[in-house]
Amino acid sequence: MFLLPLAALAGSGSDDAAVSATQDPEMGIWKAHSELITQYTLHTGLNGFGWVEANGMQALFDYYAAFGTTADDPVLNSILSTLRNYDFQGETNAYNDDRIWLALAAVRAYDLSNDAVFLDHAIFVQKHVSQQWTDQCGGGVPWKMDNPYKNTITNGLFFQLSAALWKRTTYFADDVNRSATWLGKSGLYNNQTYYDGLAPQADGTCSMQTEVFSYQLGPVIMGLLELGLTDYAMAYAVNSLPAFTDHETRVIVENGGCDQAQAEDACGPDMAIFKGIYTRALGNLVAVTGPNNLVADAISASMQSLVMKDLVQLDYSRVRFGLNWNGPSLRTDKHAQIIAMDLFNAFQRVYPQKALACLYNDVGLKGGVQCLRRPGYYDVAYNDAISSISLDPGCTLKAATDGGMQGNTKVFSSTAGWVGDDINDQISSMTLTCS
Ligand SMILES: [Ca+2]
Repeated sequence: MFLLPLAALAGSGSDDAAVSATQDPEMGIWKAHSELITQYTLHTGLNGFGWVEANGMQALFDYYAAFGTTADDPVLNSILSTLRNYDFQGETNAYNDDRIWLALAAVRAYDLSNDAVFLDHAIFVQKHVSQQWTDQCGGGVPWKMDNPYKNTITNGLFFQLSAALWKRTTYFADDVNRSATWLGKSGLYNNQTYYDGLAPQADGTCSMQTEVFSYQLGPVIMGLLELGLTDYAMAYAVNSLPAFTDHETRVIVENGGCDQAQAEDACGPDMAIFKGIYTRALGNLVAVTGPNNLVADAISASMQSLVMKDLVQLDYSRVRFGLNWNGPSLRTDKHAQIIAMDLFNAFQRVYPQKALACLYNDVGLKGGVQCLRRPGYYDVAYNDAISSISLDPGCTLKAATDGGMQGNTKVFSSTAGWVGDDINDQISSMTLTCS
């Protein structure tokens, strides 16, 4: 039925102690998830969307892969449908990096759905950008069709996309080689991170632009992982940690353009996404290597810090994450939610927590799903829609038709492919206990 606001719960005297999201990261991810879904459902399509939205989709796709979902999840299918129908060939955005971000989201969508249309989208973009390769500054693809700036991010993305397509089709090896070769000989790498790019000058030389941002490492690491070069990816990642983690807390922070600590709140809106891209790459890396290394430690430290120091509880059922994972941050916009999701995804891949219970929209454990990985109180993500429940042995789930365990309740002690007429499509809150 309806969800109670926080005030209505205070002093209720219920034995079902509420677990706040600050104590429970798994609740936190669901709150961030809901926030992100809201962002998407507010929009009717992808037209006018840019690289931030492409990375938001990537974070959501990673979320579904890391935490598990069903093939008929309505939110996932809505996003896939929008991306599937997106007019890549009619794209008017002249920035090659923006185009490649969207193409990489399409590759991820292909992995999730096996639908070759997504691969066709990505291949179109790869070929479009590949045609713009020039010998200026020793090679590389330009930032923009009418701007010859040879920047790291565009060329790192071109390398990653070419590597991803090579892995999935066996074509594109030439572009993998020439982009990797150019990145290596460009002088842009300073043994810790990459400089921003090479700017062609009137006299024919190219001028090094020395700004550094964490996301410049992301596509390089991801491309190396596509090629199976895990040791190289790890070397890049470990070398970069001193530049992009706080020396005391080991929390991932955006230096460079956003500057240190509190100054992260002053990042340009787009730049808030940088750290999430870097974190996503680190998460993909340690998903391969396992947890016993400095990269996994940075993810773990960031996760603990985010939940403890940089989470804003708006009311009982809604939280938002801040931009500065060292906390506290006043910046809790869409960008901050996307990168929080990147961090949660990375953490789940390195330190997977199994689902103790899952609630499904449809009969027979199908449809939209919310899985719980810790005992405690939860609001239902898909309110008034739950029709079946899976439960780990030793766990008991008490479901209620209103928020805060109010209204009618029903106790489940084993998996139920059908919750029953009495409570179907009415569950709003629940408490999970496990022995
Ligand atoms: Ca239902």
